[in-house]
Amino acid sequence: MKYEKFFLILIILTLVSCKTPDQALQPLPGVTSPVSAPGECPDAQNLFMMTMSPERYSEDLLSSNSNNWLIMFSESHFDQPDPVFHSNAFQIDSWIDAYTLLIRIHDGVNQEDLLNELLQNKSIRYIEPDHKMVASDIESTDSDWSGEIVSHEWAHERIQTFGAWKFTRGIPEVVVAVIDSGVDFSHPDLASRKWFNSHEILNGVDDDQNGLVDDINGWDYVDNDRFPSPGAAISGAYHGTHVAGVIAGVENSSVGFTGVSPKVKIMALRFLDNNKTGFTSNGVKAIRYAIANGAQIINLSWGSYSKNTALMSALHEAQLRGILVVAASGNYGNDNDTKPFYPASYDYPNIISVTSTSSSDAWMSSMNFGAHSVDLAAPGLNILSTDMNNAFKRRSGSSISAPFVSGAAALLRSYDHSLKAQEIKDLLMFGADHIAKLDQRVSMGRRLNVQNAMSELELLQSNPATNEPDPEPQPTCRLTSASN
Ligand SMILES: [Ca+2]
Ligand SMILES: [Ca+2]
Ligand SMILES: [Ca+2]
Repeated sequence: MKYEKFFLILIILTLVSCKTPDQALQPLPGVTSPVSAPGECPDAQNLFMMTMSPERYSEDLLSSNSNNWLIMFSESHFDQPDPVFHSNAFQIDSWIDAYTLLIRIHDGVNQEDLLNELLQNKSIRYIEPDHKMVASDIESTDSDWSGEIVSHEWAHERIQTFGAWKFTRGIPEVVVAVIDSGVDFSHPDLASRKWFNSHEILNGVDDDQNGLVDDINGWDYVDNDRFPSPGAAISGAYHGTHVAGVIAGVENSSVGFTGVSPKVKIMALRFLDNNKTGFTSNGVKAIRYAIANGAQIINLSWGSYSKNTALMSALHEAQLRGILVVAASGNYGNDNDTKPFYPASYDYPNIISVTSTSSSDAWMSSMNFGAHSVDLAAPGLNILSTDMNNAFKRRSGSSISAPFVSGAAALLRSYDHSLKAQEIKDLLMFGADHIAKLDQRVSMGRRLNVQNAMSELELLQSNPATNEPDPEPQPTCRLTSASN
């Protein structure tokens, strides 16, 4: 145990990452992705491109039969003529970040010919389809899980939420971005948790100049409007509302329900439609928005088996900015070590991949697993949370487990506002309970225990001798607008 603590302290002290800037970020016109000025901290995108393979298009570009392609350029579009090119083969949709253009190819166009034509353009770095992502929850009637009779509070008992609350229930300065199917803030248990954009006013003007008019409460990238609320109460619209409730639903004595961190704020960004599917392009826009607008934690309860460069690039920027990303490991019963599920399986130190356990800490065969690639298990069976139309409902799957970890991370960040993503991840991992049944399913057989994680943090804080800052100077990202 002593060794573990020493190791944890060592990791935290030796962490070298770009610091989050103190000043408010200057958003770019048309996109929400600030980039760094030359000579200061390296541009996240340039760093990312150095890690890319020499291939200039994805293997599945032509086989995917997608008419929507993402084209990544080696230079920011602020440094090149706009629009960059014209063609009768496609129409330009939008820039999804400073480097990546979404085009819509006209029906009947020979895509192989178009690809060869585009590859002549040396400023094009990479081309991939605009992949579809799917929410990672399942019906609670899953046969693996039928017959479980549990109290309302079993999940909190397992992860010891109430013990963690002796330290904090969260603070409103901590913001968790729920990039999902929208959040129904008309629900009384969520109404007080809505994030407000302090740089925007409801006046028909884009005050913060991020290309979005009156985005006072986030954005809806499906409808392209300022209301990131769920669509009509059909099929999959509820998903984000359930996720938000697990993170920050306020205490409701009538049903015995509460979220893990009921005092933090939820930044709702909608990119999944009412069928719980959404395009990478909109997911990337939402992630860039969350980064630019101060979310410290991003919850991604969705994914796909398609590796995706644009998404990786956005998550790479989140890593450089010290933002924690909590991602559902998927519900297909597959081994993520051999069959990676994205974004959970992207190998960035700020991403936590989360799978589900039942009230008896059992792993279920319909859940993805990974002795190396899945970091943590958390409750994910028949979890009661907020539903649309002021209701509550039980839902299951890694979609529902990820927000338990996001909520736990939000508590840690509330208690110590200086914590970086990797530090929060380390605390959650070291504070987790070892469950023998999870060995070979989850890295070191770990299941979330938020009280233990909080105790680890308090121990670190109460021992200033081991908590002195690294004497070496740390690089500091001074992020500014590329338009300056
Ligand atoms: Ca705006
Ligand atoms: Ca405005
Ligand atoms: Ca809307």
